[in-house]
Amino acid sequence: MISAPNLLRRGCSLATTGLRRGTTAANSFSAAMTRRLRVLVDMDGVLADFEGGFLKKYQSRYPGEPFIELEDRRGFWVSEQYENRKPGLREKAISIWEAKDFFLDLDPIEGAVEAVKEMARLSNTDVFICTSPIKRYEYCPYEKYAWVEKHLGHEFLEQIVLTRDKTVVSADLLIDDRPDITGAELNPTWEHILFTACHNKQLLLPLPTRRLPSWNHDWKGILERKRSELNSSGQ
Ligand code: DGP
Ligand code: MG
Repeated sequence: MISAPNLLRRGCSLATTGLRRGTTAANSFSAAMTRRLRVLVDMDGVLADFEGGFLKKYQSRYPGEPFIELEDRRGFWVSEQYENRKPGLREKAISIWEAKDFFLDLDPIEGAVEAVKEMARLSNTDVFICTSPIKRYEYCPYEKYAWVEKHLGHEFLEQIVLTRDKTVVSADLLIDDRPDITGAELNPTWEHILFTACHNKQLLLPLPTRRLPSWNHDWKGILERKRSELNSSGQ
């Protein structure tokens, strides 16, 4: 017999309503088994418009240099594509996101703030913002926290996971625009949902990778499908 505290430690929510209403022990047990869904939501390219913010600041700081229209962006690494366009542009590209206020000034992606707030209000759902800071840490980690507070509210600061390796974070879903997410854990617990961005829209995905084309698409359907898959597999 699994005790209620143990169920809670396993990520189940103890629904007390059944207990309060005096329903049967079996009902209370099944309520206690309600599995919470844990969703990781990436920040750059999913909540915050890294690519749009980059292009705007790059053009203003280096008006004489060639640039890449968002529709022509290919590959996750901005600096690589710029270097390929013209040797020497790698450092100029990097100088943009290493500058003060770059991360703080990013606009939210359309629909992201509303969607994440709504996701956090869904029952039996835990939402965490899982984001990789750049290694030049003078501004980026602070500004990521400040961005979350500004756009999602103070209470969301509890939900931030800053990590360079998302594979070691345990969850059911990871909504992220990076196509290849690798790290120390070869079998991450999460299923990666590729959030469509200018740099990945042309990629053919290996099955069974799923896409979320934008926050105007059916993100709730993705969560519900995952919830029912987990329930039917008894996880
Ligand atoms: P994430 O969205 O959590 O996977 O974070 C990716 C970070 O990498 C984000 O801050 C943007 C940044 N990034 C994008 N292109 C480049 C690049 O070419 N070089 C470096 N160092 N960072 C990049
Ligand atoms: Mg990203």
